[in-house]
Amino acid sequence: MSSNILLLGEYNVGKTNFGGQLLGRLNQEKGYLRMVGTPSSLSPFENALSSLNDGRAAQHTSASQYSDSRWPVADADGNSTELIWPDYGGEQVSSIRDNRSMPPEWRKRVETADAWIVMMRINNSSVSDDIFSRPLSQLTARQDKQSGPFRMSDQSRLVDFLQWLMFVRGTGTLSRVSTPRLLLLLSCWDELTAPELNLPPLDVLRRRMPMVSSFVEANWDPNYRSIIGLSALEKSLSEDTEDEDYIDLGPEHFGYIVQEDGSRSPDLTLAIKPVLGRT
Ligand SMILES: Nc1nc2c(ncn2[C@@H]2O[C@H](COP(=O)(O)OP(=O)(O)OP(=O)(O)O)[C@@H](O)[C@H]2O)c(=O)[nH]1
Ligand SMILES: [Mg+2]
Repeated sequence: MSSNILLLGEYNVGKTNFGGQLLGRLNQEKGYLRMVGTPSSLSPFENALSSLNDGRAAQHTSASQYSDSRWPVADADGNSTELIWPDYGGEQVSSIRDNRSMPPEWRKRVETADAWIVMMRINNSSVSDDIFSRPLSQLTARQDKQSGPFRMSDQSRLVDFLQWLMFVRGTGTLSRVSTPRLLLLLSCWDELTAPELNLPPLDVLRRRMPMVSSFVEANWDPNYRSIIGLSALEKSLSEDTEDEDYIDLGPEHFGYIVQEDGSRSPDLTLAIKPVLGRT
């Protein structure tokens, strides 16, 4: 059995650093999932992990690169699967969206993946002010100052993109979607404001991107969608300056996920449990 994952994330959302941390955790064999064979084509994630071991963040992935890594993994009950985990330059997703044109290889991925993981850097998204949050007089004054071209909000861009993916996949809209499974991964959780840090991920999504949460709640079968918080690094790292704590304690000491009930776990492999269909 194999689980082919379509990971969708734009530039700088944390795909490569998460992949590196996940690889480290799988190899450590202390979490929910562990590596049970010899994985293939590990280079992007091995490089990421070795940067983290040196206390530096993994480097930006070049825009043209796309590679799939195959990880034979098993859970504690002995259920095994081959996880096909990609790494690529996030500009590819941005250009698909902006040019409204999907190359054939991406179309195939959208059509055949067992699960879609949408990764977004949640602290970078927030709802812009409207008449419900500010008096009209303030809004018009602000609008006069911002005389740039019209730009879709982050959340409408994401809903638009999901609708497009659903169309390509042919999911239909008469009943709620169960194939593919959907995981919204709210990345760089540690960047959120203090009051938000302890909220369940769905609540944070409802605050930051209410249109996205409504869309996903309305369209996906609740048993086949999950919303999870992720802090793969637990703090910001730089590509050039070494972080002493990372060097002393090792990257395996850092990172956590926030589960749907708001509880934290340092076991990053739990983040992919929902897309494997295990409850
Ligand atoms: N604070 C914080 N920063 C993070 C975390 N994960 C990644 N980052 C930072 O986010 C930046 C981008 O991370 P990458 O993993 O390179 O992102 P990417 O999605 O692979 O980006 P591209 O390769 O450009 O598509 C890096 O500078 C990291 O330091 C996290 O959990 N917390
Ligand atoms: Mg990358």
